Amino acid sequence: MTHIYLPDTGSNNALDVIEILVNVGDRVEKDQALFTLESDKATLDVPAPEAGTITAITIKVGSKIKTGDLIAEFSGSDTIGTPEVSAPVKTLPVETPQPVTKAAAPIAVATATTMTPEDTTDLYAGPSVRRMARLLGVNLKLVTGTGDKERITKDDIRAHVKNIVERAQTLPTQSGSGLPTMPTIDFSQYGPIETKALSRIKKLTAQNLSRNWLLAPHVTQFIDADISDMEAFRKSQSATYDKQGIKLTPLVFIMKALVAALKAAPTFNASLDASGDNLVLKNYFHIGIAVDTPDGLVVPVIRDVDQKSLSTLAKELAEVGTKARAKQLTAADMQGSSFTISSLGGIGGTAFTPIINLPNVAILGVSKAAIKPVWDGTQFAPRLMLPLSLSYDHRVIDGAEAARFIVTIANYLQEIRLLLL
Ligand code: CAO
Repeated sequence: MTHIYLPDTGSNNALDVIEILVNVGDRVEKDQALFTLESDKATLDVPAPEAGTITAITIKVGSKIKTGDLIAEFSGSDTIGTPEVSAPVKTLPVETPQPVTKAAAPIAVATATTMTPEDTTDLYAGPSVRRMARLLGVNLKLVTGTGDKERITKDDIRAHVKNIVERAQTLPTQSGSGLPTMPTIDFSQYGPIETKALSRIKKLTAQNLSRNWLLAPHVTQFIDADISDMEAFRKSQSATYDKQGIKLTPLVFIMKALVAALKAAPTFNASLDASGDNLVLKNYFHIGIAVDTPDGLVVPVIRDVDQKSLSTLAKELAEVGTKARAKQLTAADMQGSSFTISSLGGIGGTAFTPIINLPNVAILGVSKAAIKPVWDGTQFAPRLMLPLSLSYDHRVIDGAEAARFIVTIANYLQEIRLLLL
């Protein structure tokens, strides 16, 4: 058992202990930093004189210590330093860093020492923290210090790196997006907060939406479709369907109008291949339907919409809605869509700009139908108007094509007989 005394630091002033880097029982290597001390002008590490085991620590964070003070006990071979400093080790003034020639001398890192690529000398950070930053390639200027006087601690560096890694994992796998990251913010400094973990579905959705938003240049085209006649027809049929336990909502008509428009404009029922050089046109009409659940958004797929009757579609919609909310959808239930609809019409709102469900090339947003005054050539007539939003991938679809496509959908909804034929 030997004692470790603080070697001559080159200063008569007491130094603050700002970090204890080891615990009792730790096996340490020669020159491993044990403590970080701070004077007015510099920070310095006290290194282990040789390999051994720490058996006691006699100082704590906040202690003020001077040359010769007992700082720890060590199961090495010799007593390190000396209480009287009668045979001082080579001293190292903290203001003037020099090469360390004896193991017991503290490694000084004066404020003028540059440890990272950028000049970070005006930042409060101990040598071990600077070393950690350098090893991880962290620019200390980007790290928020949470210690006393905004000192940067190892935990701050860990939090900074964790934040960058987490954000990188929510971005597209193609690297080099060059997007700046959000700094770590302690919101509790502004008022009371609580933290709630995101559900698995929400985290997956966040990844997909971020990727889709970044990869596809989005444009959104709007139209109000006159569904007065369609609604009159739907209501006339409702009683019959109700008896069969089928709820005929506007969505099944919209699905049928969409498929008719897709048949007239096949580039909307397509995907870009991975090379980005070819468009894969699909001869099937599988429509993804966005469903909101307490755990987040899911998009089950209704297959072969072109081949199914209104009542079959209504039944299947109800089934996937129920399955989605009961968390019973399988991966297969959510794969293979050739186009997607996001309907918020049952809830409200006048319009929105949906994010494309890649690899689809467009998505139809449906808002709540409302009676509006429409000029019929001689007067304003009250008509039930359905707001539609079409977001499309401008790499694949031109504006004129998109305008024609949304007008075609609106025409089919307006002329319900065309759909039913
Ligand atoms: N305008 C006006 N009313 C509409 C409408 C519209 N565009 N769309 C639906 N409605 C009405 C329906 O007619 C129904 O009215 P009643 O209750 O009076 O019969 C009511 O709104 C609710 O419809 P719904 O949402 O139950 O049925 P749907 O066929 O429109 O939707 C499905 C099917 C699976 C999406 C649904 O079960 C569901 O989950 N809805 C919740 C909304 C949702 O999640 N949307 C996606 C959000 S994320 O983009």
